[in-house]
Amino acid sequence: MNQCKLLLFGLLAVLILPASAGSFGQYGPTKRRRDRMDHWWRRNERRNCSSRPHIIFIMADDQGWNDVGFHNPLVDTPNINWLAENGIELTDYHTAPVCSASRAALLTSRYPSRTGIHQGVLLPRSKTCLPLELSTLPEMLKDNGYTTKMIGKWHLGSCNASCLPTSRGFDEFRGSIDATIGYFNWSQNGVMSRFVNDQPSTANLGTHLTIQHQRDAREMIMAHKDVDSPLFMFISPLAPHAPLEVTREMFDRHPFLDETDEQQRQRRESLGLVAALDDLVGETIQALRDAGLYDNSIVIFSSDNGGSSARLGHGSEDFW
Ligand SMILES: [Ca+2]
Repeated sequence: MNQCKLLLFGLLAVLILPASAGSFGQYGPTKRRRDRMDHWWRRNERRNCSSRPHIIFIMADDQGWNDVGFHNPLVDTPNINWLAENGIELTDYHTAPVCSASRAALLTSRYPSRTGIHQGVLLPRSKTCLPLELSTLPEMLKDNGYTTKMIGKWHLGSCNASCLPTSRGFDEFRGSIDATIGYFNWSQNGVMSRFVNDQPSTANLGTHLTIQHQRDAREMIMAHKDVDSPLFMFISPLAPHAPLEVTREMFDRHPFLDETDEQQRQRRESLGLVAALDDLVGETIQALRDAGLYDNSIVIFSSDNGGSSARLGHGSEDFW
């Protein structure tokens, strides 16, 4: 991860350079600045790194501040802890309060209030979607030579084919188009939500959704091996969003919680989903290593809105 961190600094230097160039005027950059940039380029050349790194953005769903091991030692998240210990922790990071608004903001780089999707979430059979006139992050990265892939929850509308991820900049999509689907039946209100690209899919139905995400991540990353294009992958797992459906192995990851007590049982189920999410993070990083992509990768991990407080009556889903 140290190399990922260094590459993040490197990317910032590349982005800053054109914006700063104008301020140098006729005199150009100072010798000290030129030396620093030359050093950065030489260092990347030694590592055989591209100036366009692979970018993996993992956005958990409803994971709270206290649901990671580096904030709460009782939570079993060794892979996320490792990211925090070896990467850069952004402690003043802000997101929208609900799923659709966060995803719309991330994929358009606009404030949620300027995406048209800023209050509540898109419901099943909604007649709207992320406005088609807005450019998306994967579209812009594709214009710059990236291969773009997405795993997990879309939740930005699916009322017609032009709203689907493969019409909004992603070359490949394996995930769910709706929000609160079953972890085992992959459906919402009896309608199959699992899509592979632009078609519903029941392949491997019955597998826990987060385990399927792990398999998808590995397969899609390994398929990118030796491809002459940087990879942008948006991983948007449902976990640990409700419903609290877990395998027995996931449930047993936090045995100190008493399963005969309803409140503790629900917390144990929720943390079981967090543990499965952590496995997905670990599998993704290992797949990057196995595919030879890791040394030129930036891995970003975030929650979409923190722990859900929609049922607490705080009005926290409000625009403000
Ligand atoms: Ca959410």
